[in-house]
Amino acid sequence: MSENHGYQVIHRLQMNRTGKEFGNEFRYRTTGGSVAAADAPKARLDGDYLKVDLRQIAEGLGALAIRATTAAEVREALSSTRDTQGPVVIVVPTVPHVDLPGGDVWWDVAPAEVSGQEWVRTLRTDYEKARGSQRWFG
Ligand SMILES: Cc1ncc(C[n+]2csc(CCOP(=O)(O)OP(=O)(O)O)c2C)c(N)n1
Repeated sequence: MSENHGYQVIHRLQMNRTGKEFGNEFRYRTTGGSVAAADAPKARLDGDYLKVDLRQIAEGLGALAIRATTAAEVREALSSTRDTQGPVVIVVPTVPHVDLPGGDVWWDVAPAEVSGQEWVRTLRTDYEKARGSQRWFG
């Protein structure tokens, strides 16, 4: 399991499609005290990454859980758990926001069809244009 502080596949898609991010990274709040109505507009989750101990959570769920931070530790964790009966979780921290090369895949994620915001309407126009050249194989 990668320790990458969020739903990073969705985060990457969101950034590629809209250039804006929302709700996909696990971060501390830096401004605004609460999500109560008066503070809500200022309450941004844009601080440091939350400190979540995934190894301990996995262990709590009954797995044999190991955190491996180097290639040698990953190899060791794989070989030492090969014969384990039951679930094994190997938690590996990753460098944030390092993407693999694109695969030239177009993912059909539709922006809102109706919006009062100009930038969303632009996204929709681009999406419809892209969808127009979609080809089916099979
Ligand atoms: C049951 C289900 N709900 C929602 C999704 C949509 N989905 C695809 S990837 C993803 C986030 C995965 O996050 P994580 O497991 O932390 O992996 P990461 O992207 O960080 O590598 C979600 C919610 C899904 N694939 N299956």
